[in-house]
Amino acid sequence: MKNLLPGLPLIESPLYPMMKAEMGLTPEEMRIADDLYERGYAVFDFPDRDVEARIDRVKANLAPRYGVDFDSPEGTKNAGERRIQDAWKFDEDVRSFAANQAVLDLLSKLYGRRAFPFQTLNFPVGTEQAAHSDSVHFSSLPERFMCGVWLAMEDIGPNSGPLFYLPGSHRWPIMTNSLIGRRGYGGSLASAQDPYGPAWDALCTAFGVQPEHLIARKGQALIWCANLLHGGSRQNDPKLTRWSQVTHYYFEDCIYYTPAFSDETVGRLQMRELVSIEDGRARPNTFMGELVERSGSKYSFHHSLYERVRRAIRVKVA
Ligand SMILES: O=C(O)CCC(=O)C(=O)O
Ligand SMILES: [Fe+2]
Repeated sequence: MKNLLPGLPLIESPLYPMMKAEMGLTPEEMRIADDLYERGYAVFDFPDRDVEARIDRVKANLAPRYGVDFDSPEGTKNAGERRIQDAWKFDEDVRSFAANQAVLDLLSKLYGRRAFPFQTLNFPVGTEQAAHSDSVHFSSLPERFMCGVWLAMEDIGPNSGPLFYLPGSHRWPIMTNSLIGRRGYGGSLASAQDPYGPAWDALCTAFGVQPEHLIARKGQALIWCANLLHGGSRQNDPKLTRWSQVTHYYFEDCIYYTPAFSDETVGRLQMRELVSIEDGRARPNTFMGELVERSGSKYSFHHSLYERVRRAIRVKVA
């Protein structure tokens, strides 16, 4: 069956129920695909025989870098924001989680385009982040070709600030500047998700959806769809840790950009220049295989100004 809507991920397409039998999915993959389609997230066992040993090595390597005494049972573990971005650059196990072949193959099958990991975040404690969708930070054109994979690096109970999410919220309107009536391009924000909080809260009230919490076992993982609302719940017990790794994935042959600093309606995009964690090589912005020049950045503004001057001079000389 031909996919008549290739501009949507297979698992986010209204045609998914008609196409799923032909996606070549195992029963477990079908369960994951159904959960993503219906709920916007799916929980699965991380497919790595060495997951436990890798987790222990990551924790041993990263722990000294957070400036917290994790060995003190009475000590507070969540003072300030604690996260390391892109530890894959120096930690082979973090890289291995991000570039796990079985996960890449699964995501590629579920989305209908080849997945690539582009960012890792390693947290020793809960983030206590308010409900948000990652699509204000990272989005794609066409939309929705982005997801997060969250890996529990220890058993996580209700008092350590577990991950939460709002089932079904992936189908709500995608949050953009134009949706909430602001301009984003060229601006700056302390936190890219700040302007959207009240609108997200109002949508939660309007849809009447209650958050679910992930009480996770070490080695369990969760995929969230680009527009699924999620966050970190309050850490009731500051003595506890909540080790986890988040890897963010994009899919090939898209434009990758930051919606919080873009105005899509008028084509002003803060585009991203990405490297895949899998092979360390660039994944250029493309539209149906055609390279798309970076636009909407300071660099490209200067570049285009330079181009215009250069052209003007050339015209004069000619
Ligand atoms: O782990 C959490 O509490 C949420 C992390 C998150 O939202 C993210 O990395 O996108
Ligand atoms: Fe997030």
